[in-house]
Amino acid sequence: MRFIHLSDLHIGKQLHHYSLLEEQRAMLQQVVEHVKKEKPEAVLIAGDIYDTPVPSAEAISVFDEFLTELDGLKQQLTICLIAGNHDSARRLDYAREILAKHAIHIVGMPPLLQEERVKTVSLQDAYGEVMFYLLPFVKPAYLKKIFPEESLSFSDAVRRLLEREDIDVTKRNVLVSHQFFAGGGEVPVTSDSEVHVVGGIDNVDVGVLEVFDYAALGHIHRSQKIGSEKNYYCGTIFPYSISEAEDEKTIILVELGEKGVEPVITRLPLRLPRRVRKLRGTIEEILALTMGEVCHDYVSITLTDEVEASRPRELLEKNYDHILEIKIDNARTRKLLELGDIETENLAPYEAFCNFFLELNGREMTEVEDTLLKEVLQEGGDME
Ligand SMILES: [Mn+2]
Repeated sequence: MRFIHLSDLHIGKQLHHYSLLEEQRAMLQQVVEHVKKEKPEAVLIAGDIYDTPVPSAEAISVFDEFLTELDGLKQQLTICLIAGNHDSARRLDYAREILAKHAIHIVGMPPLLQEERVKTVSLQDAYGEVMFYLLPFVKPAYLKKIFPEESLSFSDAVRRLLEREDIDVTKRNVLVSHQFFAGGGEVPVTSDSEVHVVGGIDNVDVGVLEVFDYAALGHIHRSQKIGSEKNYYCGTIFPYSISEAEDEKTIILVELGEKGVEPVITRLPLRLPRRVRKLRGTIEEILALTMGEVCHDYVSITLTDEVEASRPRELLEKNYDHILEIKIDNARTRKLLELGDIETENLAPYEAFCNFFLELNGREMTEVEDTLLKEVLQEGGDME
């Protein structure tokens, strides 16, 4: 059985106010090309189809085009997709029964009631049946009606749900899931673009995946395996933060052989129509990098000039037309950072403002300004 695993499309996501719809359309077109070439039996999409619960009309169109293209390929293909934490489970479920007749299986909501079970899709190959368990993003609060007596952790919620499934371990079983799996001393490598609850309360113990022959995971935006050779996060289809600038984006082709044999994993590369890059240097060095051309990549620029140009953005925009941010790293900004880290926290509001004013204006306050500040602080009860 061959299937392709992708996740975290985040259609409609913006990168520092730039719409990424064109890039996303191009990336999904490449997924279609891979499907055409590799001829998998299934495509699994492990959540975060859209970036927001109420995606724009344009975002919905991009996904609609993608599904239509896959459906139009002249090959037997089953598509399974689940909701991630960014999706609206109920909206995603729209027309699911109709689409299921076209072998497009959408699961927005996890089981909510006693009698409901995790949705499964069964496919056959020469070695027999493969069961796909489609478990969308789960929070303990969703399961109040199934486990009314208990206050569950994220980890317990997922484990208890799967325990009710009576999974037949003589068959090959594949889980599609969208959670923060960690455990056995391992925590996935995150980036700046996924939402993770600080403190790790949303962690799900990776042990619950043991029963599966492959786990197609979503939620973490960097491609990686977790726990063992059969549990994979495939990561996003495009770098969704500057922290992913050097990441290679791929989707995963899984070849599942006989029961008990480790799956063969192949990463299929995606070419970025526009790269996300970090550049660092003096303004002259950075301008010279493009060798007189206009660079269309998304760039985060760190300027290191000690003597700062007066309008750096205007200068840089001549050679770079997709600037994400401009940062300055020199003696002045490092000093500001040090001040911010150490001193400001312990200062009284009056002193803190005096420092701030001095840094901003390069001079002390006049007597009139000083009096005004004291008055304002007194009114607010911030003056001793
Ligand atoms: Mn995501």
